[in-house]
Amino acid sequence: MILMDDIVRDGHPALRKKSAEVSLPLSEEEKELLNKMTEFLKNSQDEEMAEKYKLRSGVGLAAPQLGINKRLIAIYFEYDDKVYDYQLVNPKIISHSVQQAYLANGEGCLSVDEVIEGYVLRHYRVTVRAYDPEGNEVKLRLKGYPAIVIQHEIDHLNGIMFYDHINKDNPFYAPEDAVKIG
Ligand code: UDB
Ligand code: ZN
Repeated sequence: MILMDDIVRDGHPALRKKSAEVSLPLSEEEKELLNKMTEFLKNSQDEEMAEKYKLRSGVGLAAPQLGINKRLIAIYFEYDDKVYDYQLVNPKIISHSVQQAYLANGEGCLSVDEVIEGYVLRHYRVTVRAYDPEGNEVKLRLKGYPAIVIQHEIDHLNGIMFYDHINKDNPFYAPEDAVKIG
């Protein structure tokens, strides 16, 4: 199973590389990797497992965070009584709202141990085209918190960290019309 020690931390070169597209269908090894990533997220949200293995409660994980520069992400969380459970290959934002959104408490990252304060402005709505592990095309339309999670994970595939989006002069800058979440 994946543990916190398997997750590379800020400063590791894998977090700043642009990851490579993956060819479909996935190899058994790549499918296994995605299953382990989803299992980590589930374990991290299970009180007993999280305590026993000292896991931070994760909602999403990208392969570069394991030092593997492939365009693979796993997402798992419950929000508004809905389960968001995705294993995505080569995800791409194909359209997005002009309207922006940000988390009231800012963001963190499983690869960043420090707290970095400030608003991370993202698209409020995104449409993402990706493939599932079997090679079927999937199209996701997400808004609000789920849209923020997927943008955070796709950023990792492009070597972008959440704090890159924080305004240097005023970390808490947000346009009037941006949606504040949480
Ligand atoms: C997270 N988890 O997994 F509101 F039950 C964050 C960490 C960095 C704090 C572990 C998180 O936000 N959990 C959470 C939030 C809730 C209720 C709840 C659990 N990530 C994923 C990550 O680093 N992926 O690369 C950071 C998130 C910040 C915004 C979106 C992803
Ligand atoms: Zn992250």
